[in-house]
Amino acid sequence: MLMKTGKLEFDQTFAKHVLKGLSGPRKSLPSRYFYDARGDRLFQSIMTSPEYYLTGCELEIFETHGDELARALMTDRSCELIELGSGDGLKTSLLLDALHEHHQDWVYRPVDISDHSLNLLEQRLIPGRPWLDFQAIHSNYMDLLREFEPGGARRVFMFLGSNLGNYTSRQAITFLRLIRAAMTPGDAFLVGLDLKKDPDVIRAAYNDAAGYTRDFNLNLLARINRELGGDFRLDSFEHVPDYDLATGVARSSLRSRIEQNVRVAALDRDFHFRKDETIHTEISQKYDEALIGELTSASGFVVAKSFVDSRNYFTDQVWVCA
Ligand code: AVI
Repeated sequence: MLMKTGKLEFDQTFAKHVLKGLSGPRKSLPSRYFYDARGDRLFQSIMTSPEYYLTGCELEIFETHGDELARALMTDRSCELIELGSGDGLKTSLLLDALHEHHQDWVYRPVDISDHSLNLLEQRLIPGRPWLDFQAIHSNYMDLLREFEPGGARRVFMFLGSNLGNYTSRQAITFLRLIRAAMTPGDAFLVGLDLKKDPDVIRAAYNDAAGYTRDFNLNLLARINRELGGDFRLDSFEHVPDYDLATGVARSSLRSRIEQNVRVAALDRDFHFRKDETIHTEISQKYDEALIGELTSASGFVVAKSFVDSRNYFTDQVWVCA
């Protein structure tokens, strides 16, 4: 909902989250706010940076194992492929083409909150695929999952790119249970997960030399300035990436280089930052077999099939109802 303070019109939910995140003793901001138009562009640059291996590894899995993947998902019933978050369509097109070669023309239903992303995806996927039944769903996928009744056509849900890793384990289990509740035996869930590996490889992925990840992280503050009338001085905050080997959690924070006050006009509030105080902005969980086992058993799934890239960096797995 939009609110107005003086000349400033702003999103009330964003404002509420910023107030909550910056008011407590341990400051944090939700990572979902990375993705405005500028954040989307920066994320595209991250994905093509040499250090950010995730996108290339998952693409390699779809390129080399697309046919096996399609076979693992094939069925003698009509089927809906429901992609949570619309992605750029490249990996999905490989899967849809592999299914088409096996005479399996499924209804493809990408779900995204952004109309713009869904339109782009449609423009990419439809040309050259007259057989494709493309039915975009413009929605927040958490809300959509709550509305799904089990039953109807067979469903294959898809959640790629290690997006699950941006949830805490508690949030991930809540999300997985929602998917499980929308499934009946015979349905499947295709999920992409980034694996634990050499910590230096992971650290570099979240601290690329060109500085895209730094700018992506700082864009949260820039967005507060733009949309909520904040006066964050971006050069007084530093991007701090960190990876904890024991838990497999890559964390991003912003560190205040100096003691300072920051005003946010829409909230009519000043926030105090001690020198070196941090704002936690994102986690990216890295997985191993034990962690995947914990997630699947807590949410009612079993792993039916799993694929990895040639370096064993990333996995795409087919999970079915336990
Ligand atoms: C979208 N998500 C899986 C990315 C990740 O790797 O956690 C977001 C990202 N943050 C910094 N770089 C990329």
